[in-house]
Amino acid sequence: MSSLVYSNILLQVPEETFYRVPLIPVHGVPLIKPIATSWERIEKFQARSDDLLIATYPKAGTTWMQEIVDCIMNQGEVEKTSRAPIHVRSPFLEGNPPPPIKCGVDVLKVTPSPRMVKTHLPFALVPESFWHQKCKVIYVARNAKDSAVSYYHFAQMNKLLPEPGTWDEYAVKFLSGDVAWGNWFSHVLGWWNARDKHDILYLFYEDMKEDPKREIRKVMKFLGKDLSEDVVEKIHQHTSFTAMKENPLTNYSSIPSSVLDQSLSPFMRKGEVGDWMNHFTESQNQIFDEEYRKKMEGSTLMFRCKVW
Ligand code: PPS
Repeated sequence: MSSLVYSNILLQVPEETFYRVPLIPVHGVPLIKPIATSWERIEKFQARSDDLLIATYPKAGTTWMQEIVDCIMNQGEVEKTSRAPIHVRSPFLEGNPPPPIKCGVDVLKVTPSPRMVKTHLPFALVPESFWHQKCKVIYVARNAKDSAVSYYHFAQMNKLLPEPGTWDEYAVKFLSGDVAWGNWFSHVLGWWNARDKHDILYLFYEDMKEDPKREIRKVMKFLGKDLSEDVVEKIHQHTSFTAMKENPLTNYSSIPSSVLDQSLSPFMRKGEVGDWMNHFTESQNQIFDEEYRKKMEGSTLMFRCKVW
C-alpha cells in the first residue's frame, strides 16, 4: 500500500509533469496544475452520507486531526491505526500525485465506509454531493502567521508545490493568496461563515495545543462517541507531537524523498504556536497585521498567534 514501493517508478515520471508545476486558477482559486487539470472529476465526486470531511487550509494541523479522528473511530484502540499510513487511511480528495499512485477520487471509490476524507479546498469549491448527503465536517484553522511559516518550509520540501523562493518573497505571495489553495483569509472566513448552515465543527490549532484532551472530547461528541477518560488519555498520548513525529505512519516518511524531501524540512517540523516570531521581520509583521485588520473586519472569527 505504501507509496515507497513505487519510488523507483516515480523517478521515471517526467519531472515537468508533476514537479514544481505552476498554479492554475479554478473558479478563481489557484491550485497546482495536476489538481486543476482533473477538476471535473473532483467536482463530480460522489460523497456518501457517512463520510467525514476533514477540511483545512494547508498546514493547519490536518494530519493531527486525521490521526485523532481515526483513534476515535476505532473506539480508542490506537493499535488499529497501524494498519496503514495516514494518507491511505484518510485519503486526500483532490490529491493527484504522480502515477502509478492513484488520485484521491479513485482511492476513495474503493475505500470502505465510513470514510475519513481529507481536503484543503475552500468551502466554495467542495463538491456539492457532500452537502446533498449532509456529511459531517471538521474544519481546523491555524493563525495566519504560523500557517505561512509552516507552509514556507513545506513548499521547500514538497516538490509537488511551486518553488517558494526566499522567505521574504514567500511572505508576499502568502499574503496575496498567490499560493496553492489560495488566500488564507478567504479560506478561514468561507468555512467560518458556512459553519451554521451545515454540520461543521470549527476548531483551532491553538486550542488543540492549549488543551488537546478538551479538543479530543469535542471531536468525540461531534462524532457521537462516548469514550472513557482513560481512552481520551491514550488518544492524547498517541497523537502528541513527539509520538506522531516518531510514528512512520504519521510522519510521511513512507513518501519517497523525490516528492517529500525531509532532509530539507521534516513534515513534523516544530508543532508550535508562535514560531512566526522567529521568521517575521518587524515590517512584515506590520504589513500582515494591517492586512489582517482589513480582511477580518466585521467578522466574529478570532485567532490567537502567541504562546500564552
Ligand atoms: S498538510 O500538509 O497541509 O496536510 O499539513 P498539516 O498536517 O495540516 O500541518 C502540518 C503542521 O502541523 C504540525 N503537527 C502537529 N502539531 C502539534 N501536534 C501534533 N500532533 C502535530 N501533528 C502535526 C506539523 O508539525 C506542521 O506544523 P509546523 O509548524 O510546520 O511544525
